[in-house]
Amino acid sequence: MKHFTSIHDVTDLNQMLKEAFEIKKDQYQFENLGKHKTMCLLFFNSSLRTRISTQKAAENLGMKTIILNINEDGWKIETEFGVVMDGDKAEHIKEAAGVIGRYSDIIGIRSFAGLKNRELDYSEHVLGQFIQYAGTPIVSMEAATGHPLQSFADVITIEEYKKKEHPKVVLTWAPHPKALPQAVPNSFAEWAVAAGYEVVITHPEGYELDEKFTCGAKIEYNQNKAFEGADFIYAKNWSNYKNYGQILNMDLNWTVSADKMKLTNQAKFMHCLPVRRNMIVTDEVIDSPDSIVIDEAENRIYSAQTIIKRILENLK
Ligand code: AN0
Ligand code: CP
Repeated sequence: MKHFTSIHDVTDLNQMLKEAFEIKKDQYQFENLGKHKTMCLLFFNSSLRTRISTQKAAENLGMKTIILNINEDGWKIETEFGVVMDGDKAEHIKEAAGVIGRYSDIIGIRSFAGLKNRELDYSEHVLGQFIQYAGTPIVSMEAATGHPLQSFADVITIEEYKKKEHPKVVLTWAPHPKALPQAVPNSFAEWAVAAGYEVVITHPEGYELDEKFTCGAKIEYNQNKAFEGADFIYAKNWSNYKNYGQILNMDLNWTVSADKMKLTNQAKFMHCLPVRRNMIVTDEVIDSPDSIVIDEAENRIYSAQTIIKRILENLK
C-alpha cells in the first residue's frame, strides 16, 4: 500500500481484516519493522482517539512519532494557491509539505472539511497537496470527505460481534448542535457496503449523502422502520450535503433511545466518538451492555497498525 486515503486503496478487505486480527492477538510481533523510521502526525483539528491510537500503532511497529498541531504549534498554513499572503498565514502548504516530507517516512494528516465550499472540500485538496508535495506516503486521519481509519476499525468491530454472515447495519443520523462533516458517514457507508453487510441509512429528508459514498445502500426516511431487525445501530450526526454545511434540524426525536433500540434485533450500539450524550444517544443506551463504543475505539489501534504495517512493507 502506498497511500491510505480511502477504501479505494484497499484491494483485499478480507485479507486486511485477517491481518488486523493477527495484530490484535500480539501487537508487538512486528516491532522491528519500523526501526529508524519516523511517522509525523499532523493535526489541523482536535483529536483524542486518532492521535493516541495512531501514535501507539506506529510505535508498536518500532517507529518514532512526531506530532504537530498545525496552526497552533506551527505556523498558520495557507492552503490556497495564487493568493497574496498578507494575512495571518505565514507558510504555504507547498513548502510545509515538502519540508515535513524530508523529516518523515510516513505522514498522517487530519484536516476536516471547512463546510463552506463543497467543491473544494470534496476535491480533498489538502490531502492531494500533501500527496503531491511531500513525496512520502500519506495516511488520512480524517480528511474532508472520509475517515477510513475509523471505518476500518468499525468493520473490525462488526466482524467481532456479528452473529450472521451479512448482518443488518443501520447508519442513523442523530441531532447535534454544531455543523459536523460528512466524512464519518461517507466512509462508514462505503466500508459497510464493501464488507457485504445489509446497509440501511436513515436520516430526515434533505440529509442525503453524496451517492458516490453511499454505494447503493438503502435509504429509509422512517427511522423506526429502519431500526426493525437491525443487528447494529451506528449513530452519527452530519451536516447537510445539498445545502452544504447547514443544520436543517435538531429534532431530538432522532436521538437513539432505549425505545428505538427495542425495535432492533438486540442491536449493538456503535458511535465513532466523541459523542454528545442525550443528543445523539441517551445515557441508557450508551451505558447498556449492548453499547460497544469502547471496543470500537480500541480497534482504532489495530486498524492504524495494519495500515501502517502495509505501508512500511511497501517502503522496503
Ligand atoms: C468529528 C466529525 O464529526 O467529523 C470527528 C469525529 C471522529 N466530530 C466532531 O467534531 C464532534
Ligand atoms: N473517532 C475519532 O476519530 O476520534 P477523535 O476525533 O478523538 O480522534
